[in-house]
Order: sequence, then C-alpha cells, then structure tokens
Amino acid sequence: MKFAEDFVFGGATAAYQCEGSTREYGKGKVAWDDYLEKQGRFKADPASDFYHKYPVDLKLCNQFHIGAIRISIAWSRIFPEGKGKINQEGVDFYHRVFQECHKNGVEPYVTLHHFDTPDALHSNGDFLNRETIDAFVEYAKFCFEEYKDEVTYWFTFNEVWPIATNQYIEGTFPPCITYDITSAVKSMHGMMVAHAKAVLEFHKGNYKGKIGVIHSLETKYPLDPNNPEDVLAAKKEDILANQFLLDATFLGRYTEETMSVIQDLVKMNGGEFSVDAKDIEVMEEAAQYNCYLGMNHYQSHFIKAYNGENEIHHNGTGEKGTKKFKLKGVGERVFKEGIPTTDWDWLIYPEGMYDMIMRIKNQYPNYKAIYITENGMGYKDDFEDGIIFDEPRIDYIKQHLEWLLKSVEDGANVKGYFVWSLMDVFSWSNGYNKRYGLFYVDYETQKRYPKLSAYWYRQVIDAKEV
Ligand code: BGP
Repeated sequence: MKFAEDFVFGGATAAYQCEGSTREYGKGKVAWDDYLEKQGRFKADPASDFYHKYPVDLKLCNQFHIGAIRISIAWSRIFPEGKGKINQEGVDFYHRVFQECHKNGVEPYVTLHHFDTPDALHSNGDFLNRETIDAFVEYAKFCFEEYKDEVTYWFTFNEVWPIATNQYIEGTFPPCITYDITSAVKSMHGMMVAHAKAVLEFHKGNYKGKIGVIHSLETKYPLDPNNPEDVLAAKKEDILANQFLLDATFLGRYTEETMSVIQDLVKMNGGEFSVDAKDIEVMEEAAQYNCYLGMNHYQSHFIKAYNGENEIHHNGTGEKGTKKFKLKGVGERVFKEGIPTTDWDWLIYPEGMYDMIMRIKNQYPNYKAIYITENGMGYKDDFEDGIIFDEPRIDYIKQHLEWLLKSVEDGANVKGYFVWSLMDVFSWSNGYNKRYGLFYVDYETQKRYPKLSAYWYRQVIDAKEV
C-alpha cells in the first residue's frame, strides 16, 4: 500500500530545543533556564542555533523533499513576562521563519506551547493557576491574528500528560515535584481548559486555518492479559495518561469510568479533584471544533500490578537497563522478553502505535484526522568524517510507517507523519548524546550533515511508499 498523494511528510522541532539564544533578543525567562544552570549537566544554548540557522534547516527540508516542519513559538519571546508587554523582536523573528518556510515550499505546523511556560507564570503554579490559563488564551489570540497569513496549521499544546507527569510525578521537569498525582491531574485539566478556550477563540475569529492539540499517547498493555490485576493496572495507567485527555479533547467531559479511576487515584494520593461545570461547558463546546489530533508516539508499556512504595528512576544517560517506574497503586512498567529497547530503555513496539490509532478511531469517532506529530529514535550516532550510518533509526521509522499504513488500510484517517527530530536538538532531561535528527548537528561548528536516514526518508517521500 502507498501513502496518499496529499500525505504530509515532515520533520519536527521545538523552540527551546533548537533555537538557542535563550536569553537574547528580548526573550523572557523560562523555568528551564535556572533549572538547567543549577543542574549543571548541560545547557540549551546554543543548542542547534535555529535562531540563526533556520535558513539552513529549511533549505535542507527543501533539498530532502520534506514538505512540512513542526515549529513551536516560544511564548516568552512574544510575551517575556507571559502577558502584557510584547517583545517586537520575537514577533518579527517568527515572521521571518514562516516566510523562509514558504520560500522553501515547507508548510509550518505551529505549536503554541512546547514545555516552555514563561517563568513569571510557571513560578506561580503554571497551569494549576487560572491566571496561566487566561494568559495562554491571550497569547494564543495574539498569535492567531498576527500570523494568520503565514500559518494554517496550529496546535495549542504539545504533550499535556508528559508535562504533568514530568513536573509532578516523575520530577524530571521543573518544579521537579514527585508522586503528586493530584497536581498532575489538576494541571492536565487546566491545560485542557486552556486548549478549549483557545480553540473557541480560533473559531470565533473565523480564521482560515486549522487547529488541534498534541497528545503523547503510549499504549498500555497488561503484562499478563490473563491476570485481572495486571489488566486493572494497565487500565489505570491508560486512564491517567491517555483516556483522561482523550475524553477532554473529543467529548469535552470525563466519562464515569474515567472519573471513577481518577478519583480513586487522587484520593489514594491524599488529594481532591473536582471539575467546575463552567469548564465542562467550554470543553464540550470546543470539542466539536478540533480539526485534528496530533499524536506523538515513541513507545508502549507493559504493566503489572504494583502496590509497593513509589520508585521511579529516569534513565537520562543512555545506560541501558537502568530505568525504573513503579507507581504505588497504579502499576509497574516492565521490560518484556522479545521486545527490543533503545539505550534509554524505551520499548520499540510499533504495533502499539497502530493499536492506539485504531482505539481512537473506534472510541472517539468524531476525531476527524490524526497526524503523527512525533516519532523517531534516540540514538548515539557515530560521526565518521561526516558520514552517519544510522540504520537502527531507519529500521525504527520504517516499522512505524508500515504500521501507520496498516491503520490507514483499516480505515483510520491519518494525514501525516513528522519525524522527531528534523535535525539533532537538545533533549530536556537527557542533554545532547541522545540524538534524533535526520540531520546531524556538530554542536561545535553548527554544521549540519545529512544522516543515512535523511537520504532514506527522501526516497520514501518520493516513492510514497515504504
Ligand atoms: C517528546 C517531546 C519532544 C522530544 C521527544 C523526545 O516528549 O515532545 O520535545 O524531546 O519527546 O524525548 P526525549 O528528548 O526526552 O528523548
């Protein structure tokens, strides 16, 4: 089977991971700035210096027939304090980037929030604070209007669950809180209300473009499907990480099943969670105006029941086999024989992507369209005289594209696929040895080198088959 003529092949990036110039040209502070400095492992400057190198990266897209790029706008470049005063230099920068995209025949798919709430709002509770929701909506409105002639495809948030879990459960993103399921749930709800309000503004503004949200969706399988305890553990993790957000996105409310699991988890955590009827009104109204879902997918999980103490270890160095994830009363993620992993212990199981696409199609038939907005493989690329043989990455992407095609064959409306990442970029909790790019970045010289995967991807794009 071939890809449709209008299937979109892209490469993905995010502002903080590629731009560099984190405190230059009027950009306001984000929580990461201080956090990374204190941690002292690595910095986000100059990263891939996209702030200056974007013409080079967009030319590479053009040369390699990559027709779309995911870019995020750094909120604090536009509103350094999160709201109020506008930084014209930041506004102009994105105009230049979008114009360069179009000059190269590359369609920009633009995310408004990719892990980088301005520090002024982040330090005040981020999306646990209603003030952040209001500020986000103002920022979104500003961007819709300002870039309406240059941007057609919008996403509000990138990965609501990873923000919540990394900030409040796993503690790998600032403010680095651990095992606080209640705050994770509340912040997800806050972001989904912000998403809904932004979608309604977009609709009201009658813009010609399209809008949606991006979720990281990982399929949760019981380790032993015949063990009811494992089945329940997988169900709980799925509801917490996936279904809560899919309900909010497509139904605009949380089903009874979702709420009962969420309430149990929150209670076990010693917290409380209630939903304002006004939020539901807004979310329900907005649910019909999502034009598509962005789905990031890297891995699936096999879960077994776990009631011991919390124990999470993030493998942020690439030392294979060091990752641990045991969440009390939810479950333990385990390796499964026969399923390969990356050096960072991410399970390579492309069938999981297919299962998730089909689940959305069946459970939320109003989903309209899906774009795989991120998929790719973190790998310690060998660089020998400018030649990078990244066969494992090619194999990873190939398998995922094959399963994607199978989902299309089985009736799912999947419109596009973005490799994470276009070029090598900074990785939030891993730094620079975890590379994902189609293009290798020599961080010393900022020179780009196409990897074998870039040549392979071009062939797929040209042939429209994998
Ligand atoms: C997603 C994020 C990206 C990117 C990617 C790879 O969760 O949207 O920003 O970083 O994952 O993750 P990592 O860099 O942690 O390996």
